[in-house]
Amino acid sequence: MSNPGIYDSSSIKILEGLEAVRLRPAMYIGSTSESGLHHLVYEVVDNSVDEAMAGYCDTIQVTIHIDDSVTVQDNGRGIPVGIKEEYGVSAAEIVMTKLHAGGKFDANTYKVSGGLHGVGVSCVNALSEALHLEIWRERQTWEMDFAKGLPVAPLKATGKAGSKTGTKITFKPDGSIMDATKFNFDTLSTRLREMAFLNKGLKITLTDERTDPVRSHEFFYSGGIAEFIKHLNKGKNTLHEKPIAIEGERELPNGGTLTMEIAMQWNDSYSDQIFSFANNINTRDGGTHLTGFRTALTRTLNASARQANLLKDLKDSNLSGDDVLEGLMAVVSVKLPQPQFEGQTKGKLNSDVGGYVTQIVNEKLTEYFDKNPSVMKKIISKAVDAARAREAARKARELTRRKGALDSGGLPGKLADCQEKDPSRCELFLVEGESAGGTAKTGRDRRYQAILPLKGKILNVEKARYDKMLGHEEIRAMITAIGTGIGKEDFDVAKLRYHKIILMTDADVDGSHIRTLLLTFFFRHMNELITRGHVYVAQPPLYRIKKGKSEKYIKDDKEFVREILRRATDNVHVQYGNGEPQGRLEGGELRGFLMVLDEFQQLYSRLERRLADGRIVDLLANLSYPIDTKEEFTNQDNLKPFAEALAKLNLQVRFEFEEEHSSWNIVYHDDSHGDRSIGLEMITRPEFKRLRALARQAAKFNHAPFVVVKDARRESLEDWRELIGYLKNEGTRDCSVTRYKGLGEMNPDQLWNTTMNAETRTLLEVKLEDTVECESIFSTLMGEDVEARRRFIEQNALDVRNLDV
Ligand code: 0RA
Repeated sequence: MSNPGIYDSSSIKILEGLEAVRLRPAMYIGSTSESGLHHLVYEVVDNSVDEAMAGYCDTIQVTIHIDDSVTVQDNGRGIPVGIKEEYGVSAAEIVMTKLHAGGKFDANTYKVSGGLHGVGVSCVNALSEALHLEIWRERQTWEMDFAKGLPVAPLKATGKAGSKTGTKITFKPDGSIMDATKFNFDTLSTRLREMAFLNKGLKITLTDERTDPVRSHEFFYSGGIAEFIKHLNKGKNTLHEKPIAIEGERELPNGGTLTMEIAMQWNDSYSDQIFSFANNINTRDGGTHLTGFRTALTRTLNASARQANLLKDLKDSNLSGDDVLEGLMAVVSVKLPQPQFEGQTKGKLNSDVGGYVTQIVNEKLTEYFDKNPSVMKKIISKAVDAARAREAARKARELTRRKGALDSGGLPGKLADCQEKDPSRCELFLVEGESAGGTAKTGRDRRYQAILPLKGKILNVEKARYDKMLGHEEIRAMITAIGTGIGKEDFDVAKLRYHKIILMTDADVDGSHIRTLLLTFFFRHMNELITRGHVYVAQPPLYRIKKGKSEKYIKDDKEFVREILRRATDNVHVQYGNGEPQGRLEGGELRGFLMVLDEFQQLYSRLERRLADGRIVDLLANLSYPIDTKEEFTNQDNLKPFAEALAKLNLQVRFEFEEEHSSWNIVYHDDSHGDRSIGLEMITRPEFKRLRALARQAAKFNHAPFVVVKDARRESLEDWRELIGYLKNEGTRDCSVTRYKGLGEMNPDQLWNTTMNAETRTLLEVKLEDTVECESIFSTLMGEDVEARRRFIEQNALDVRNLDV
């Protein structure tokens, strides 16, 4: 460290700021649960998007690593590296450690992103156990490390960057503060896709290295939000081919410019989705821009319709706000300096821009209708239909209401209700099929659990009109059992009869289809039950292991391995080594060792593919070569022993200098694979670190040969790989392993024990965190595109999580 004295003075202030974030994280990122965790990524990405908006960046790469650390890399200008006079430390350090210093130093009032909470990257830093920063700027590479927000050492130039510019931030959220630490690919994917739509020409990639093979998405939309609309309308029948796009600008009285972009397209469904954004922030609760848009829409459609004499069927009445929305898919995006948000989640725009939005939309939409009268006619005729249907639905509802069909007074005959009357303690299971329903009725805890069996496929509400839906028996039974009523005027959450509504369907294609149909129903017609967290998906087990009369149900792959290894090691001991060292392993210690080997084997095969040669993985995992720190790669001499070991494997080896990090790469060559290299990039990867950590854990016992001893039987095995292979095989000997399919295969006791008992079951809560993803999942499944639907169901049939929208 050049001058530790400088650090003392500034680090006190830093500590105070960052301590506050660590003490009350929720104040800064909303929560420490899953949404707060993902917020950390958005916060970093927002800074990169800022660079893009300012015109300096066109690519952002986001990577989730196997240890749930995340890298965000952009090709912007790079965070400034110069020493700030007033602090005596680099600008980059200020940005990373001072609260709200994430803002640009230039007077850029037009910074449009900044996240929901706009807290800056320093918060991410404060909430990370480790953060690595890399900057390419002024022809140099710069690096700096932080731990829990505090600098480990000052920013340092570490290599040559040439003309490359940009910023790369890798952080690992601090598990001692964050309750959630596992990132969700789909959640990130949705937000990043949205970002790409809202910033045309910006390329954003998302890579998940936790899966094998890695999963990767690229988002790039030259068409911006009009393309977004096409995406949302995929699989639906649209009334007109091209989304209507409106753009406009207004000078604001207090200075600055309001820019507005709107895209809309009607389809033949009966519901609407309008996504609104202010400065790239999803305003879930709408606000002035949305109200302004809706006002303009109703006004313009009525005016154009009157003028074209299209309202004669409605006598004197006008199209209502709801009528013109039917089947509409729209995105409203505004950008303005210093937007004001309100509401608990700050999801509502409060700035006074509604009037401008109305003006611009009125003007441009009228203009569009003048030029495209046929499109106008289709849209208006749809709205007129809606107005008529609204009237019919009102009558139908009135009729059913009069008959008492939707009141809980007459509960459906198929419902096996619970004894308890306090809704907060009651659960309703919606069960696929009469037979599983019967099993559930016998198996349940009848005090708190009610069962409603559903026959076959329920109606696809996406395609049906309201009156038809209310005529459907299964749906009516559901509505009455739930008790809340349905529809804008009637729905009353206070009348909810069960605080947990649990969908219990088979883990097969039909099951997932039925689950989706049910979710569509809740999504469209009882949305509030989802947002209030009343809807759940039951998780029946994935495997059954059966041996003789005994059966065991297993929920996931990891537990499956644990279970078969437990079986394989009952009354077994393993002798390892045949000289020094040498010993005997059994019980928990043996199982621990085997679990380590199992994970080791998985990482091993990944790296083997990467390095094209298992022998090299062996060398890398071998702890006697110290090659896991940066230092080893900056000095060629330190790498010599490893290079020699490679040469002994008959590989041609040479060293190559990497300017960017002033480090050495070991390049090896064999004739069948060509050149491959091992360098800093590889050894700083979490996979590699984990491999070495596992090797370290296994080292004590990993001495071949192994002898597995069970009673009088002795089995000799040459190495760890044979050992784990042999024991996994033993663990399933004389057993039948079923990958579990239907609920119907279980008896009442089993269903109770595995899926219904509140003490032992796992439920997935259905969340509406991302309506965009939801929208596309629903359209894929419900829409007209049969092929897309088939693919989707096949891909997701066994993956409940994907349907947990
Ligand atoms: C402060 C000032 C400037 C850029 C940035 C910060 C910046 C921050 C992040 C965070 C992730 N990527 C980023 N890229 C840039 C302005 C730089 C200039 O004026 O040259």
